[in-house]
Amino acid sequence: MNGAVIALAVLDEDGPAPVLPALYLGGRFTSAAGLPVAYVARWGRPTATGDQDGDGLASRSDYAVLAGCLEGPDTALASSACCPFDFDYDEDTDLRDVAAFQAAFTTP
Ligand SMILES: [Ca+2]
Ligand SMILES: [Ca+2]
Repeated sequence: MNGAVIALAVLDEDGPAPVLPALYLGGRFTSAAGLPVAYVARWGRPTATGDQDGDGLASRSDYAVLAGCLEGPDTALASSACCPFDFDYDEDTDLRDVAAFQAAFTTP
């Protein structure tokens, strides 16, 4: 983070499930965790890596889960199992996330 944090808020956007609550930070910063941001950052959700099964790779077994998560733009995540595929953190699993998964894809 390259500037001061001046506001904090916990927000559970979808109520009790499936997406976990997150801490939102607002302030005078334009990067967080090495990524460009516009004065707002979120902390507390798993980092999207495409590795849903936890084997350290975004691979075919993860793709099988991703296929079930694909809902399209601006549609809520189907379940918390879909969080590893929301690469752009906009609470959906759409073709932008699929493109990011493709970039992360590894063949064991
Ligand atoms: Ca995996
Ligand atoms: Ca997304």
